[in-house]
Amino acid sequence: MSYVDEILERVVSKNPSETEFHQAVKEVLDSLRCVIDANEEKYKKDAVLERLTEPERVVSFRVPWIDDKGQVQVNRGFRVQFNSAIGPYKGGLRLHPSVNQGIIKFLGFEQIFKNSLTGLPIGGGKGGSDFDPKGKSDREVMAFCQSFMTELHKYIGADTDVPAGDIGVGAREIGFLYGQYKRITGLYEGVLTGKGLTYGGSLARTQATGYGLIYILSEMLSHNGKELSGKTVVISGSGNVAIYATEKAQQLGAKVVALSDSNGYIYDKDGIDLDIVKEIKEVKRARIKEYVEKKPNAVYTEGKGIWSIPCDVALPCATQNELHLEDAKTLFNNGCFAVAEGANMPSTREATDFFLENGMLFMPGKAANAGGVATSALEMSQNSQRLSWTFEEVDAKLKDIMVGIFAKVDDASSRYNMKGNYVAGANIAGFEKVIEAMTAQGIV
Ligand code: NDP
Ligand code: 2IT
Repeated sequence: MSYVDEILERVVSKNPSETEFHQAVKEVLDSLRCVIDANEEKYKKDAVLERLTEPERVVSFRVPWIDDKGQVQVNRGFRVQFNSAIGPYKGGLRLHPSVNQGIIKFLGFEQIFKNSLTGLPIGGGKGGSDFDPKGKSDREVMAFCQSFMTELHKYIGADTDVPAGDIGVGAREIGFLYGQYKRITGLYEGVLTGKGLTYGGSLARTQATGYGLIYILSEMLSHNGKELSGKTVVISGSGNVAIYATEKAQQLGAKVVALSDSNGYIYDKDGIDLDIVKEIKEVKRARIKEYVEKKPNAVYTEGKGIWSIPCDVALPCATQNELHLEDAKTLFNNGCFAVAEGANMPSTREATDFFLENGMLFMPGKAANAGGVATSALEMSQNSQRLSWTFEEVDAKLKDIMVGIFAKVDDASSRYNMKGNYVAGANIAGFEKVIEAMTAQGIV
């Protein structure tokens, strides 16, 4: 049995029921086969893949808090500190009822390679809880965040582990978490990113993941003789990533015709009016179906099905495994030629394989959505310097980073004779830097 297959078996048997983690490891190791095979003896002796797939540390803890009725609630919190070879652990916190250890481990594993691709000194980590912020009052969210941080603060710090937002964690939650960290430790330091602009946040961090997605998409299109301007785009989700991907796509002349949330999707053939969406999602925290009250020509459909809308470009920006093989086929048959993942692992493995086998341009999440964490690293730099850069400075750096990621991904895919396979390119380019750093630091 090859070393890669041995490790795949080991990961499944040592982490039973962590299906998303298995999926993420399998995708990465499958595309590293050529690299591993060429160095099998050395890598095996050094147990490189055993170390890469075993988190440095997993912390799981109780989060008790009191709801508005006086009832005590208990959630489970996690922080997975996966790999610190190239910098302090860095990665978001997800608050969603589906959160479990396997999901946090898949996200932490992906984050290692994503952070490596940014070229910045950040290791891989992720955390979160099965707490559902939906429908909770601000006081309940604050109570949860304070209790969560009361435990988490023991494990994080500006030079050790720097969490940020992810699903269910935006400016409000980061504020509550930061306040509690500061109160407990007395430290005013860059321990979280995505902070508000009045207390150490970076301009353009809010926009960064969505803008970065469109920057790398444009780069991929222009390298393949195409352009975004004039194209019809379908974007899933209507959270942070989806909103700012829509904004930048519109600025660059594309027409975004659909967005969704976990209840259903809207289709506006005239192009989405983003001000209405921002009001619904960022201000009222309401459901996307309210859009059609303001735009009666738009159509709301309950449930899944957003990928049945004809488009040139599809950008899944909601959650993992939201785009299945049947969706991939429908997109292709409707003339879609490019897909870039704003979310983490939104396409199933079968859908990803279909995109690649059918010659569609496909940029995987760990490259496509790296603009968020890259700008978080820029926020860390500004905090260390005790300086703030302008929006234009940060945005220009973000753009450079995304263009640089495309170049690394494209180059790695060419070096291993898989030109245009950006899944392989991202996994290989991300892996190379991490392995070099791990090897240099000895057996740790
Ligand atoms: P938000 O919480 O702001 O928005 C999430 C969106 O996705 C909402 O519209 C939500 O709908 C929808 N969604 C979430 N879970 C599900 C589900 N199980 N089924 C259907 N729809 C769902 O999160 P973000 O925009 O920050 O994150 C979106 C994706 O992007 C995630 O995969 C995240 O890991 C990834 N990402 C985020 C980065 C960031 O900087 N924020 C950086 C890189 C990647 P509803 O409101 O109904 O739940
Ligand atoms: O998945 C991700 O890259 C994020 N949620 C952002 C992480 C960060 O540290 O900004």
